[in-house]
Amino acid sequence: MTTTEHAAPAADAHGHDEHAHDDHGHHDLGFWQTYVFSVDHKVIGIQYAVTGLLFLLFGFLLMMLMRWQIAYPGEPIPLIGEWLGDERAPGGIMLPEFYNQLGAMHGTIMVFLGVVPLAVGGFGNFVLPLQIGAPDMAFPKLNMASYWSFFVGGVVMFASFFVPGGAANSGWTSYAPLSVFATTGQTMWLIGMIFLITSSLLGSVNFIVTTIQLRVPGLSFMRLPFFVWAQLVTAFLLLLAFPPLEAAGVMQLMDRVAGTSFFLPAGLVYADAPWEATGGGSVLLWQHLFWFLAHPEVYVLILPALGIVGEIIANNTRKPVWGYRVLVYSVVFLGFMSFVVWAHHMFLTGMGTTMSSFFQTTTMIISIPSVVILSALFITLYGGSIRFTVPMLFALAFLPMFGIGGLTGLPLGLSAPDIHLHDTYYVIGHFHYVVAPGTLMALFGGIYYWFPKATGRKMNDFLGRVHFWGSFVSINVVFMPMLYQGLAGMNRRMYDGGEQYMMNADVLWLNEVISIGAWVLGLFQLPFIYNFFRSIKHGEKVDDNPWQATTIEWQAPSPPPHGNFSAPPMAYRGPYEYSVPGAARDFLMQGEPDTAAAEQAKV
Ligand code: HEM
Ligand SMILES: [Cu+2]
Repeated sequence: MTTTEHAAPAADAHGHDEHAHDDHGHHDLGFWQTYVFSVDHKVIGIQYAVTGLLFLLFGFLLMMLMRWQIAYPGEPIPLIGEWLGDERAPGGIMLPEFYNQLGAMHGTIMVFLGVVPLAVGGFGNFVLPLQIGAPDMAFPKLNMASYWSFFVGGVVMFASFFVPGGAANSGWTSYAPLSVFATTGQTMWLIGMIFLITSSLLGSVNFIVTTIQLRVPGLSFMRLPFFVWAQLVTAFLLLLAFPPLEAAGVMQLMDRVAGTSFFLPAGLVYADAPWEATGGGSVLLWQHLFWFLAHPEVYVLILPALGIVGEIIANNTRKPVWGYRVLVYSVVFLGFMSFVVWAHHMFLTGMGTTMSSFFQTTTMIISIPSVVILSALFITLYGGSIRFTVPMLFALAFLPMFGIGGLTGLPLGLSAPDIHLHDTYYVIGHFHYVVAPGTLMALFGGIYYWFPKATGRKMNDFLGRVHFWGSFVSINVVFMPMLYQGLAGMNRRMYDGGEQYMMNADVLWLNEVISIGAWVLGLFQLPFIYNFFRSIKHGEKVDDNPWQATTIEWQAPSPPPHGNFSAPPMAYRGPYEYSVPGAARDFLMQGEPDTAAAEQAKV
């Protein structure tokens, strides 16, 4: 459906239900087509978000188990240790093999089954079409296929825990040759990844076409909310970075099951015997193909979060975001640059100084737009009349913590200090600051912010504050000491928490601190889970625009009906017209027709 087509039936919008005029065919769909195999972007968005949240919880539980082993190596896991079975934890004591599975699957699940589905599949699907005034995504059936492909990928990954030898255990990076020799779980991992990648590719095409084609009249590119820009660039990253990994995944699968040797060098010896199929493959090729995806993937985790934070900050400072154009150009430049930095993950592979110099230079360059974006968001706060709502608390916490994540990355991007820091807990601390205290905080903020749009009700404010403060304090107790442990030289991926190495002696006591921090962090998610489910039915009822926001999604009813808007909207101005001189209220909605009295704010 094109914009003009959906602009046409304005007159009969109210008689919508009685008429069989529409082409959605959405009346009297049974339960299955309404809630399960739905093609409505809002239902799919919510499916993505809820599934993503469940996987985040699952990945979090795996991590809590690991943290037991790291803090108290060799001691039986309390409560659930007995249930894990002899092949994982005989007598409740975790086996190293199981620790490796937990590590690899925690990383994989958090990235591919948790954050991306929530940030892109959830927020992207639910919010983006509404923000551009569209009745749905451009290709609703493709959208459904994307969700179900993701779902199958998730089921395969989950099932892999129960095959002989357990789940994948070669890290979330699946480095060859380790991954080629690994147990059956690794095959499941590769098959699961192929489904997940397919899902993202289907989704990204849809987001790109939707954003370009389905904007309402008047919504030029420079009037798009920052969130839409962030999602658009994210979609391009997914579209361009994933295909090489999909190909590489199939190749690694062939190495495992069909006797090829794409990633196995000649003369490889495994368990004291020559490996039968070794013919001139390259282990580094896998690393290149993996990181060609996985570095842009980092921005797939970050950009939607930045988009969310931009919306929340504009709304709660009652100011236009500072430097809208600069933000847009920076995001586009960031997206472009994210394709030429990948080998900063490979300084220690001996790829040579020319390559290292190139990649450390590009890495320093890409930090510039990141700093620009963060600074613009900080500057937006200046002089604003800030409302400390729950979404705003999360957005405010995001800024410095994402900043710590970014700044601690600089030494890793320079090849000399990376020799010392590579594969230490410093790296774990660094990237978690980006994706956990950073991105996760933004995603929580987004849930509190758009929950009223999805349900017509607000989440409880007090529980939201408990959730925020508890999480904010404990998440720093978790990740700050990791940076310190890493600087002392403590390695990552150690199933005994590193206690067998003398150099860790001084920082080993922090393992227990971190683990307790992680469990407390888990505890503080309980008010969120309770609040989320309770508020769906019992939250305070609110009107269509409870935050007095400007962007078009707040013009739709809450929850929006199928087709979204009772009358097709138009865009008359930029996205953040807050505190406009001469206006009756302190905000002008993007879709409100012009009033002579108000002078437009500069964006
Ligand atoms: C919020 C609480 C979280 C905690 C406490 C946590 C903790 C940990 C721990 C202890 C490790 C293993 C370190 C090791 O043994 O080397 C780890 C690894 C990892 N985590 Fe997290 N994590 C959290 C959230 C996340 C999120 C949100 C993401 C991604 C979006 C993520 C992605 C990863 C990745 C990719 C790895 C590396 C796995 C590997 O070594 O192959 N984590 N995390
Ligand atoms: Cu990178």
